[in-house]
Amino acid sequence: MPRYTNQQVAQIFNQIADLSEIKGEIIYRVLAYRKAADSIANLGRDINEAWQAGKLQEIPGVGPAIADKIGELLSSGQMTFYNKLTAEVPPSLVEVLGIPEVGPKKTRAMWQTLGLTSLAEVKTAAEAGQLRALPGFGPKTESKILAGIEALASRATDRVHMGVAFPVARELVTALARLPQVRRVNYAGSLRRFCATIGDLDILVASGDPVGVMSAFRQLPQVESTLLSGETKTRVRLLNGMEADLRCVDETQWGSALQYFTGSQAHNVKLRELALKRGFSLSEYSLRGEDNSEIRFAEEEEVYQALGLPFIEPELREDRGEIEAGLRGELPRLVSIHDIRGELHCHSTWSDGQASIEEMALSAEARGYEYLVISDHSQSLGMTGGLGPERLREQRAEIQAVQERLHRLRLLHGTEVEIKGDGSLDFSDHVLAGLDFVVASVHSGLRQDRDTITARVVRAMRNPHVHAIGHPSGRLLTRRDESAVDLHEILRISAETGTMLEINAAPDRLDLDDAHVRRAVELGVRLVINTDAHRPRDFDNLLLGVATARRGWAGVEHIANTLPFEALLDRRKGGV
Ligand code: DGT
Ligand code: CA
Ligand code: CA
Ligand code: ZN
Repeated sequence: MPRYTNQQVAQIFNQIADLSEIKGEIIYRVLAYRKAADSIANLGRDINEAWQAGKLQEIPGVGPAIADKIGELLSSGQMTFYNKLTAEVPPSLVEVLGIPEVGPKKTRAMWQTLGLTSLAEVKTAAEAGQLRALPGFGPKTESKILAGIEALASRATDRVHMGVAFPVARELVTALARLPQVRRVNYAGSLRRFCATIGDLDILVASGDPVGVMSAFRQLPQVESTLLSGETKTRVRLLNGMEADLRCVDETQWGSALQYFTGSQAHNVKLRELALKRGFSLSEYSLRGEDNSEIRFAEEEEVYQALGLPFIEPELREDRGEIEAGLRGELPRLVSIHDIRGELHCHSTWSDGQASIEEMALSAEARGYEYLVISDHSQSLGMTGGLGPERLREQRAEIQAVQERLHRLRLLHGTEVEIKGDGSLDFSDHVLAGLDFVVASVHSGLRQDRDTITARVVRAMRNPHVHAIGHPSGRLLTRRDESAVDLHEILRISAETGTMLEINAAPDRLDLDDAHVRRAVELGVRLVINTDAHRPRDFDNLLLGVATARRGWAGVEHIANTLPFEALLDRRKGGV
């Protein structure tokens, strides 16, 4: 029988939500399926395990009815409800619903009146001018649908990672901040929440001259073309292929607007429900009382305060329990970038880094770090110029020489040792024992099956000389999926052995991801945040690693490199 992954189960519920919506199911049900899908996709533990432990209903958004459906699927490989639904509503309608400008009503009309059930059929019918006959459609709708289908085709892989989104967002915000008529400016949306991948950029400004701001924005050198131009809202395509939304509000409404456009949508829906319960209606402009009185908020904190909530950090706003925790006064105190004292994983020209040990060390010192571990690759990763035992010894001499020239930074000698195909390590225990810190990582054989690759990493974790596992899932965002490694097992062994797990802050990795950080925090696993820098400016990525930790609800106590180096070592492997 097939074993379903969390992602597969989530996908099924997303499909159920779409198909139910097309069928005309009440929206409350549809949202319930979506919410369940989202929670399952972001669940930090294996859903099969949760089911076997009888704990499905502990998943946010999973009640008895949905739990039954999941149970049936996991135990029998079938879901009667899903089979009935897809017999009634053709599943290919999901792609029709995905066309911008096409909602459930239009999808239903095309299907029931014209018998169109797929993107290709809708395209042919639109080109033949057959859609305009439908009630609520017209020639304009038809051409919008055609444009939408085209946009879908060109947008198949349109999410980008932070390394692409963040620099351009910063440039746009800086340029807008320079305009004399702009009072406030900030990015919002998934970027402000520090999601691992970004669909489009959302930027908000406060100004009394929206028209002037919009016009200046369209003329920025990063802008390729204007997609939508309104008085207070502009949407553009940027030269790097991304799209960006700019909105302008009055300064008195800044707080409400920033809160709304930061999202996530699920967080906002929950917040609006809370407002309704208290007799208010919350919008992107203000909070309205039942007597129609209007309160405007200039600051975001005030929005939360008015609803009886403490400020909720943007990284937490995913409707993963943050509003409930806020109401109970139990929001975590999140780790911040200032808490990080040093890094345990970086490279130099001794392997595939692009700067000398001294350049790396001086940069780390200038950033106020207390310690830095130089951890170049080991020999079996030949293409990186990985080190053998001999060169490792020579490297130690250079590290000691550079240390002499430093003031405060403690420079330490480590390795990023390769975990070989069978789980053995590239250095003998004797060599590893002579190093200050050992990160072990998998870079090759990432396509091994689940059991093989998991056993391989577990074997490395059981080696008492291994302090941490680097980028545990092996994912490369928007390029390569994670390996089949069973991260739930890795988390379990980590809790058992005291081996630390890395949150690799490289923008195309962010690995562990937020969901597994959350699970690690629950299990009491020790985490470290490393940039894996290959040149000094890579140290800037620390911000992204810290944000990923925060998205996983991690506090200072969960992150080992918030400790002085000695304390971090004392507690390694449970004090071994
Ligand atoms: P993305 O762009 O896919 O990475 O994700 P976001 O979160 O940036 O989403 P986006 O750009 O569509 O919208 C930005 C924020 O605006 C979103 O997080 C919440 C708010 N928002 C947009 N559309 C809606 C909506 O239809 N309902 C609600 N409640 N909020 C919305
Ligand atoms: Ca966005
Ligand atoms: Ca947007
Ligand atoms: Zn590395």
